[in-house]
Amino acid sequence: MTLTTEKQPRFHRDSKQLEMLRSMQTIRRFEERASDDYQAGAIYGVVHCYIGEEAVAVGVCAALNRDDQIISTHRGHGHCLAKGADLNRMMAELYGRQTGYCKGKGGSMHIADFSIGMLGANGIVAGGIPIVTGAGLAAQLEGKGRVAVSFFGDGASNAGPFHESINIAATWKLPMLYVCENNLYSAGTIAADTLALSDVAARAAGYGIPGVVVDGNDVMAVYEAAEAAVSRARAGQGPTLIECKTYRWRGHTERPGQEDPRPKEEIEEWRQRDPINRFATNLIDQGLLTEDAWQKMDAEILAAIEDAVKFSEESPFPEPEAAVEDIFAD
Ligand SMILES: Cc1ncc(C[n+]2csc(CCOP(=O)(O)OP(=O)(O)O)c2C)c(N)n1
Ligand SMILES: [Mg+2]
Repeated sequence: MTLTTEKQPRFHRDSKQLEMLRSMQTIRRFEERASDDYQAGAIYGVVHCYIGEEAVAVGVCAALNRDDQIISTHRGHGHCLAKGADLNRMMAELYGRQTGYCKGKGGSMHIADFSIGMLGANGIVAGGIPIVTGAGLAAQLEGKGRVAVSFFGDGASNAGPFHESINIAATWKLPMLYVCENNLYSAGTIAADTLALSDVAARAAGYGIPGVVVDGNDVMAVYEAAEAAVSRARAGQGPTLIECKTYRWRGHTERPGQEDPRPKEEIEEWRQRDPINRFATNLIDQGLLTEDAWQKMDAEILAAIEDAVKFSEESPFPEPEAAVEDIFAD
């Protein structure tokens, strides 16, 4: 599927926008449920929510083909779902069940599905960037026009692997997108306390590649920036750094009692810029969606999530012996 906006008949473009809205709302509802179930003790480990940032994953993944590859971060549910991961297997993984993506042994931060080009979430900040740069090199060597995409945070952009990867990708003109989700904080650290520039995208100049700043709460703006970068990458012109300015609504993780340095007014201000409400309102204004159809879509999403929870609850936990299976060291 080629998704170039101008080349698409209007019908396709309209249905594509509705699918993008559905994808964003699926991420939101999935995480609301995951958060509730985490607080209730049904989900183990750590859960980092992406709520508020949905437009980034969906805008970028809408510009990709199924066999293009992405890598995610510790905040990975949005990237997985936007690339087409299965709701049941994702929820079952959070629930620690055998039917989950990692047979219930990985949890929220380790979901991968190679069949849809999702190379994995990663608990190591900036750890995914060199891995997916390797996938970009593989795509270039294969010569089939695939691209590879790295999602990472503003905090990760201060780490060595970001700079090393982007340098080699720029030099070898790898077919890559580096997508920085600048949500203004890395855990409890204010981005401005560790970043001398106001835009991470400005760092692209140091590697001789384009750097673009996008409103990360405007899904179509993200989509268009991603499309341009994908075309460039497929044409052999190398990587682009796209910085999406966005914000997470929830605390750094779902663990209760965490300190959050963010002013309440700032959180409220960003909630007013809700990427989902904004997009739905826009589609209603354009006559592509009605209030009724929007409510129906939401009800269908909630029902699918309810099914995923039921599927998870009915699935068995891994047997103790499974702890020593699927490992690659003696
Ligand atoms: C190498 C490494 N250092 C520190 C941590 C602890 N840690 C987990 S998430 C995080 C903040 C990451 O911030 P950012 O890259 O901006 O992503 P965000 O959480 O804002 O999405 C930190 C420091 C880690 N997981 N890995
Ligand atoms: Mg951040």
